[in-house]
Amino acid sequence: MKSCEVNFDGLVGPTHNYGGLSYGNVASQSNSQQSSNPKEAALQGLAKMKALMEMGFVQGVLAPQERPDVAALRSLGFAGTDAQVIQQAAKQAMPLLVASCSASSMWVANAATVSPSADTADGRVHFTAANLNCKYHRSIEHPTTSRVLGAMFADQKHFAHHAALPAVAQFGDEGAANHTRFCRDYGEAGVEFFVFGRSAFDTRYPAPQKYPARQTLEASQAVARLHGLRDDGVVYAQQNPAVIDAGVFHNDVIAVGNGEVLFYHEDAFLNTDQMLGELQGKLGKLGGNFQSICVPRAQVGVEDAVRSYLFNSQLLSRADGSMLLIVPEECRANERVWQYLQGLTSSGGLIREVKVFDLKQSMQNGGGPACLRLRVALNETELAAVNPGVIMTVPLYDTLTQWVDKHYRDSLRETDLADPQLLLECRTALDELTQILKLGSVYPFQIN
Ligand code: SUG
Repeated sequence: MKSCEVNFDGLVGPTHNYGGLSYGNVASQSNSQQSSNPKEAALQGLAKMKALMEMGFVQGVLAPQERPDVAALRSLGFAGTDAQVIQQAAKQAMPLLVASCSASSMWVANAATVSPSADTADGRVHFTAANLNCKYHRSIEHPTTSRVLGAMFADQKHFAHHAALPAVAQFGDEGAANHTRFCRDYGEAGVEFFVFGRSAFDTRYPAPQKYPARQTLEASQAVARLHGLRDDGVVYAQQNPAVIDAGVFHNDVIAVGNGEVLFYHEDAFLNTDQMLGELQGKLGKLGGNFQSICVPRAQVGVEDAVRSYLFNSQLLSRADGSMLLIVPEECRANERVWQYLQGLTSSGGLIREVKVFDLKQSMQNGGGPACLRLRVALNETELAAVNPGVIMTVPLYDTLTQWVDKHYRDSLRETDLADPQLLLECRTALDELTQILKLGSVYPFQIN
């Protein structure tokens, strides 16, 4: 049976803004308080989805969340009508209002970890929503994420959904941003590669000194158990704590994998040789031929990697077996990175083409092409069982761009977040969106 990898991209929500909420994420910190353009952000994301669809990839879309999250503000003690809750929060605790307005659910690489049916004990595709509990503004995403994923992948014969792990830092889980899968073919059993930043219970593992390590080994192990993965089909690796301290808050900022290939920076991991050997051995047992492409620090330093988001790229398989790299515009703007990419594609290796996308609105909050997508490998039967409303088509693209044009503002500043009208605009837009994407009722304002 034919299988493919579907990229479900997060649609940017109407409250996209620069709140400076993510300590350890250099872009989020340095663009704090700038004026954002939610309309442009959403259209940039949609343009990427359309381009990939036109290249022949199956492309899906994942809905944004209701923001401001009034229920979250109520749980923190703000009361009255929805408008009063927002106004009180603005007056008494602006950082909490900003957090409750973040459109961070757009970075769906953090929505969940996904294991394809070929890897799991019960032969279903497994999803575990990420608790994202390192940052308050992200920790409030998972209940709605679970409902949206449930509405997209509803058929229990094919899809199994797990609730987020316990909401404590010891089980900090950032989803697919720290998870890659290697395989010969998407439909065959593969090796799932879990990258963690620290161990919560075992003090032998080093930890970063400055910035938080968001993903723990124990969270990754729990996800592997929940998904019913075989020990032979799993490799764990630790991120180099020094790169976390240099702004690599997720592994997908320093490495990306696809098929049998890992593209990574020389400084990305600890015990790299041992890890590569394990990946080679385990994929080899499945008949695969693991290959790695290491970018030497002498050619691209960690700082350039973080600034350009070279590794936050999408590595995609083309019909002829070669690969294509989708990178953000910031890679072209960085001389050393661009030079490296020119050399890479002309060297006769596996990666033959680079395509550049303008995702500046998301990039300014630390979200590149890879952050914006959740990969789900599906066979034909499973693909047919996905809610067809979320699969990108030309008419859906047209409808969504019109929807964005109609509902989104083209400028948003912190002071605008206190405007109760923004909540109404957001709810009106999302109500319409659930009809466009045929999701049913998934938002708190629709179900309470
Ligand atoms: O969690 N930024 C996100 C970016 C997530 C990127 N995802 C991946 N690497 N997969 C984060 O740090 C910033 C929001 C703000 O500051 O307004 C933010 O949440």
